[in-house]
Amino acid sequence: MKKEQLLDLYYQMVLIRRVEERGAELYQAGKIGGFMHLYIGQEAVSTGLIAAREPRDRVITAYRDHGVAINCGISADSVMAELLGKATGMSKGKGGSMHMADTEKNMWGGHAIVGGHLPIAAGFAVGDQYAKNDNITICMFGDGATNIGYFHEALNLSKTWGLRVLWVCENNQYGMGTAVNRASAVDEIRQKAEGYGMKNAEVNGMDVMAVYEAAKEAIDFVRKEGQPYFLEVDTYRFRGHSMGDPERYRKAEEVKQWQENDPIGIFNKYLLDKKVATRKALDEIEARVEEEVQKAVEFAETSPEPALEELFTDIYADN
Ligand SMILES: Cc1ncc(C[n+]2csc(CCOP(=O)(O)OP(=O)(O)O)c2C)c(N)n1
Repeated sequence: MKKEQLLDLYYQMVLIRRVEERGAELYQAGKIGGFMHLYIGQEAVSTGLIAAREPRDRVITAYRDHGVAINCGISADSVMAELLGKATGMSKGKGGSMHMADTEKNMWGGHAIVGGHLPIAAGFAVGDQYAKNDNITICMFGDGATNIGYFHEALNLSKTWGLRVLWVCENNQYGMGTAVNRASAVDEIRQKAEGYGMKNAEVNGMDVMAVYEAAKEAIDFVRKEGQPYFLEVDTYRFRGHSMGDPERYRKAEEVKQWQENDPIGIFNKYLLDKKVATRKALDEIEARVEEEVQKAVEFAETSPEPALEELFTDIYADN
């Protein structure tokens, strides 16, 4: 990867972190309604993964979607405005935190029903198969979603019909307050893909370069072979499941240990050690992000709310 691309990945990861830190403050100030699930700690996953796609490849994910939106090229302004429920958000302020989507950027949401978007991903891939193109659908979901019936139906069908889907399980060790091994028969989630005869791999999700390499290999396989692939990414969320989670199900010590493996810190060190960038250059990126996020907050706060008539639009497709 070229120097500019590496620095861009760093920029994206820092941008996700700062947008969410400010988002959390605004939430606590009562300016954001509904549920909000932070991606902090998991930034390397979507950043490495989406860097490996081509723009024609679709991305679909669950409700922990702010980072995915940013990696797909949706602006901090648009993400922040959507969080605040403003008309200038990419979902016109009607989706909120869990429903960020911009189909022109091939970001297909943002879905609140656990496992509910997996059959949609399979459906996209059926559409591509009919259209005889080799576009890929990248479908991201949590470990908890792999205990849902839809997961098994979608995986089975994708292998049976030879669908171009890259299934990506972000194993952040918990589904709400339930540790993986309390809800899943196997704690190495990729074993579930074995049951469907599906090629699979596991990668360290705190290392953006490792995620990128694994995703590249997986995407090449899916595109060339016309077969699905299952990638398990080991990661950790540093914050609660959603805002206001008292986190009684895990020890502060455990969180601290994972925080020592901060994906941004790891990548910062990588860039310095490999002499890709100087400390000054990285500081400049961080300063640029601070400014961009400050502007995004101002943009969102001064944007209008959706008009009342908007209640009745965007319910059915136009044609
Ligand atoms: C069908 C369904 N059941 C239950 C819920 C409530 N719920 C919201 S998030 C969640 C946990 C999902 O965990 P996981 O898939 O591991 O994703 P993570 O939150 O860790 O990113 C549950 C059970 C839901 N939204 N949808």
